[in-house]
Amino acid sequence: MKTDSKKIILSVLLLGTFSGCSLLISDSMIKGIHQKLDTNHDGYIDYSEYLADSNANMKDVKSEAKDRGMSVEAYQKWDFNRADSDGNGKISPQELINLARREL
Ligand SMILES: [Ca+2]
Ligand SMILES: [Ca+2]
Repeated sequence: MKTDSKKIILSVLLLGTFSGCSLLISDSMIKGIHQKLDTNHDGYIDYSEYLADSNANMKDVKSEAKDRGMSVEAYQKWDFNRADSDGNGKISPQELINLARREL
């Protein structure tokens, strides 16, 4: 189901809720998730693509933001930036894999 993969990507990106389970997510699954979020198929998730997914899961995002005492907007920026480890404004499949692995 689409919703399930969104939940997984959200959890990979948000981590707070799902970090223990990232062990169970294989690199190829993460790449598949990355492809789904990369809606213009340029090989990267940019911030607008991230936001499209994040905004579709606003209920979860709000509760994650609240847990961290952040506004939704600040939280989304922070969440995106921690995945974008080289800071070039887009998330590569490898960056997503690295994020999942380092937050174990
Ligand atoms: Ca893209
Ligand atoms: Ca990047």
